[in-house]
Amino acid sequence: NAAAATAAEGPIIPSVAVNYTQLLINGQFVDAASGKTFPTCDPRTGEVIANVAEGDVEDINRAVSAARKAFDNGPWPKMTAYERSKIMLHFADLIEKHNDEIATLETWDNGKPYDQAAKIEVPMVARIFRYYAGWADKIHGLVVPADGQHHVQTLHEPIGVAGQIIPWNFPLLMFAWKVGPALACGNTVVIKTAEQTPLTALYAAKLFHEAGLPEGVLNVISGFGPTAGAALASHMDVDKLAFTGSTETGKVVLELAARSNLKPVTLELGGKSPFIVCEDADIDKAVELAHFALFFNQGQCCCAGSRTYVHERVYDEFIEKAKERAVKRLVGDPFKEGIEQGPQVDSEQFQKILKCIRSGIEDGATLEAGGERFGTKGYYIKPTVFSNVKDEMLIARDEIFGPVQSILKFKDYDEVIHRANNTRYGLAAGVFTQNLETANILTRALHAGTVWINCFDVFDAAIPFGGYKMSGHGREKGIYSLSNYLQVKAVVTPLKNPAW
Ligand code: TXE
Repeated sequence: NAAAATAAEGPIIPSVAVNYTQLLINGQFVDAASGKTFPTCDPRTGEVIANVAEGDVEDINRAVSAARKAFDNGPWPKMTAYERSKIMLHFADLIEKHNDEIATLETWDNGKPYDQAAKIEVPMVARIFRYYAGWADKIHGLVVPADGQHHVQTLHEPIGVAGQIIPWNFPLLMFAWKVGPALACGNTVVIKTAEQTPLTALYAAKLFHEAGLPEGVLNVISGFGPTAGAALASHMDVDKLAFTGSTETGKVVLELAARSNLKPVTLELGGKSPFIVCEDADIDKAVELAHFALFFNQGQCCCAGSRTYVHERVYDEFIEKAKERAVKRLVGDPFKEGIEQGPQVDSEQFQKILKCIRSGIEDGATLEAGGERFGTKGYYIKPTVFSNVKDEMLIARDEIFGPVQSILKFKDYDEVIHRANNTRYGLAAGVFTQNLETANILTRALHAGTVWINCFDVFDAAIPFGGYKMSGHGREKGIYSLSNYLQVKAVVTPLKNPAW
């Protein structure tokens, strides 16, 4: 464990140095044009980990112009797809080699359990890059059987400069979901990381250059949304925008994109995903899965199963067991072995969650467990369970993005389908049943980009992910993500040219 304990008391001190805190533009680490920096903090204590260069409009301009030059005149789009794929594979090897340092930085900056970062997320980053490296030399167009005497083909070309804006809940994994397909298709990238978690993308981008990535192909800007983020979304020379974050900010960036150069936008936004426990479910298993579906990653998942609908026949037993499980959840320093839940990412999220909890109590839901901060330092919150939740309560409507499980009772399937779909979101849904017919009916009826049957949060590089309704536009991962980063050019040639 790279984060071996060096202090007998207080937070474990990570044994990894923070070496990369500047902006990465055109293959070089540079200060922000303004010279400004901002602190990135340890959510376990609120203390500063490092001061990071604060990118703004001028830095976005510099980064976009480097990416443009690399796209128009650099070797990346012109090299063979096989060469591109080899660099991506080499990068994946380096991620694997530095797995523990990266996981340590991720836990330190974000607060997630170290084991989760080291055993699940960082390995998944390597997996995503290998998956897209595999696609790089398999992207090709079609020969189209059009009417008339024409040979018609399509060329699938890279779009150009991709602007990408990512959140803080899975900092390096979101980097991988966005950068992987963009580079596999031969684009160049300017990515703006979340202000809460800038460290791992800088580290990874450094490794990518060690793996042979040409300068200007991948530029990483740390900074804030309304400044650096807005500058990227509204830049006239950015050809495509990909965003993950809140629905509110998604609307803002879509508008900025439309008002500037009408660049195409993919959006992966918020959710309020139903998790439906049917009457035939094995209750112990359902409780465990519903618990995981909500509490994983401190509840900071866009697809969290945050409306647990339980059939009335098993409701009381479910509540008792869900409460027991939440009380047992191990909360503490995410670097300690066996810890299931670390702190929330920052003070803003921490306060927002506590406010949502207060509203649940005021609205008349029954607080079964938790309901307050854990400890006296940092942004820890006790695993919280509400029963008797009604659809119209704020805790059943809005994204809490924290360790707060809202449990609702239902009677029959038509009713639960209607209630599950009665939301502005449509990111994911979970169904827990032993009955194949029930599973099939619910799967087809639910308005969600992913339906997990008797499982949850199964993420694989090949499985597409994205939302219906206000959970977003487009799909990431899998083959579907490639089309976000490709232009299709139709080429028509007469078979018998009258001019000949
Ligand atoms: O999100 P924002 P925040 C939800 C979750 C959370 C809430 C607020 O409910 O409590 O959003 O979190 C950049 N122009 N999700 O404030 O603002 C910002 O710098 C351009 C769900 O962190 O959406 C960051 O890089 N960019 C979500 C990114 O947008 C702007 C994950 C996300 O920040 C910008 C995170 C602007 N005007 C939060 N303003 C998910 N879908 O997984 C901000 N940004």
